[in-house]
Amino acid sequence: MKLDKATIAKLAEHLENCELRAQDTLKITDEYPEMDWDDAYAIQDEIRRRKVASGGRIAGLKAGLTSFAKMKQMGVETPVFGFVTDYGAVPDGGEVKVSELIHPKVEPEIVFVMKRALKGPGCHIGEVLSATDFVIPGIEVIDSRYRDFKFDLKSVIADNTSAARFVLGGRMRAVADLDLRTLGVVMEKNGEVVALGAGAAVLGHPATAIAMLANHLGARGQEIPAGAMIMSGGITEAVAVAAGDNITLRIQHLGSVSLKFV
Ligand code: 0L1
Ligand code: MG
Repeated sequence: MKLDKATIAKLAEHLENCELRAQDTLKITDEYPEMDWDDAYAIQDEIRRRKVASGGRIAGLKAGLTSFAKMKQMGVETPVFGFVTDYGAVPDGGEVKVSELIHPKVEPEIVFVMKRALKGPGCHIGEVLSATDFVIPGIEVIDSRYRDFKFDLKSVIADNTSAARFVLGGRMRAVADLDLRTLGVVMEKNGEVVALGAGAAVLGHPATAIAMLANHLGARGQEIPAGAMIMSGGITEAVAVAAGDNITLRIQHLGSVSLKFV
């Protein structure tokens, strides 16, 4: 690690304040170009600690930048991992207030809910699928705290991978009878199709993202707990939204989920 504890605490407080006040900031590596990957995850862990200490609950985990479309959109080559909070949860068909966000975008995701814990190293998609309780459609609302979404990977990790809001809905389905790679995904904005894809867009198989998360946590002495909800990453590139927009996601065999921006 290159940053001391006080700097990590200061950067976590700064990024959390930007999130809670819907204020943007320059990417933190501008001021701390020496920071390394461990520093980036330590800042994210400190944001998580602050939220729990102030009475928040961690609602789930997420993998981000797991599709080639997202990697290309953001100019990066590696997935990132973060968490989502209880106050980020929106009911199916519910409203997201844009005044609470900086520049929201939406992503279509296949969401896993686990029945057993998973721990790396060596976790593979077979283990993920046998430990999965069900999958369900989800829309993630991302909202990078960095001005104009201009960031690098370390800054994004520190900023809890742009996590902001999410909605789950549609049908819970066991994975045994589904080929997650070939599930068709259609996202509509105000009734117009704005993004199309299939499950395989996420690392060839969305369960790969969950295995990578288990291996990432395992390397840090942690695990995916039983019962965890995990967003496996945007299947298409993210779509910008504004007040008045209605978003619907339809995933083949899994039904649909929607939200509105007000
Ligand atoms: O969920 C994600 O794909 C994470 C995205 C992080 C970068 C971004 O803000 O697009
Ligand atoms: Mg996402």
